[in-house]
Amino acid sequence: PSFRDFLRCLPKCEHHMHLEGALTPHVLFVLAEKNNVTLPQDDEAFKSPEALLERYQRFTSLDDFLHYYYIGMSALVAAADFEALAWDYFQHASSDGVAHAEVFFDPQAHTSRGIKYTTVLEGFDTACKRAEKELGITTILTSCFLRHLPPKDCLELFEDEDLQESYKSGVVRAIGLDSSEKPFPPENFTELYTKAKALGLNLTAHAGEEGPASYISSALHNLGVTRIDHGIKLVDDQQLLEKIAAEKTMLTVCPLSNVVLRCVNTIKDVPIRKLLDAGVQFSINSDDPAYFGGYILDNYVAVHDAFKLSVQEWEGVVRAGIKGSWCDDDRKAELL
Ligand code: ES4
Ligand code: ZN
Repeated sequence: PSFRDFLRCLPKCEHHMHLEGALTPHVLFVLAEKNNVTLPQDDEAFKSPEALLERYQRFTSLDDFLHYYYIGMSALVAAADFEALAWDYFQHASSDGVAHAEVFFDPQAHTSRGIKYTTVLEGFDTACKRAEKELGITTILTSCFLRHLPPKDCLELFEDEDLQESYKSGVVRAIGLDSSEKPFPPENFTELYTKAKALGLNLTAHAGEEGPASYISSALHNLGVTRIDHGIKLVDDQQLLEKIAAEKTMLTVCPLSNVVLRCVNTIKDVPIRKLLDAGVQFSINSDDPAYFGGYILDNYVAVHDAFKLSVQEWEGVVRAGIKGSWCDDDRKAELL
């Protein structure tokens, strides 16, 4: 058996994937046709699914990607569209050997274009329940807020009765912060996170992907997050690196994403070895698998090809992922 098979068989947890980021160009075109959604006529990339896939290989930045990401999701309209999208992801996750998946979605990207939150959630939650039943994958849904939008709009949506109901019923168990990182520092969202914490939700935020290490410390201090999404800029601040190692705060690293969005030049520049040497807990994740050329196992294999972790090191990475998950202790014990 190959090393890929070894990696496939590890009880992996995925902590950083955006369900909307599982939308392939093919499915995007099929849904746009079905839902009578017009794709941009003035951009050659939307000529065909093939042209779009080719364009995805030439992203120049996070914002360049986000432009396509938000257009892409305009094809999602019915609950069944959201369900099919998430189910497609869970099937990939299952064949990659994912045991537990904590998945993001972006309510504002849908409510802003007139799709009801309850429609989005119905689709995603149905797929989560099916994944639990048919694939044995445990799941957690995290609603992310778009940091390029006014914080007061984020707060207002958070307070909406449909969102509150989803939090209080436990269908959605965490909040996150994503979209364009600079110049939208975490401290703009202190009030939102204070309210989410009061509901007992788990807290995370994207920080230190394109933005500076100071965004990581702001997310920790001002938002009270217990994990950092991406966080690769942590290695620019030795003191913060030591603090995060000591406190066992987990980073959810997305290696292929970092390369495709040009946050690093090559996989070798993702600071995997530095994090291991410093004793920082981290997991390896796919982020937006349909846009970045790979699901979780491709990310594990790319890291292995670049860094040649030992079997013990891989077992340590996977164990850190289990311990850093938000599932209950019984589920962790099953996976450990
Ligand atoms: C994202 Cl890679 C990345 N960064 C920030 N926000 C996002 N939303 C979807 N993918
Ligand atoms: Zn992300």
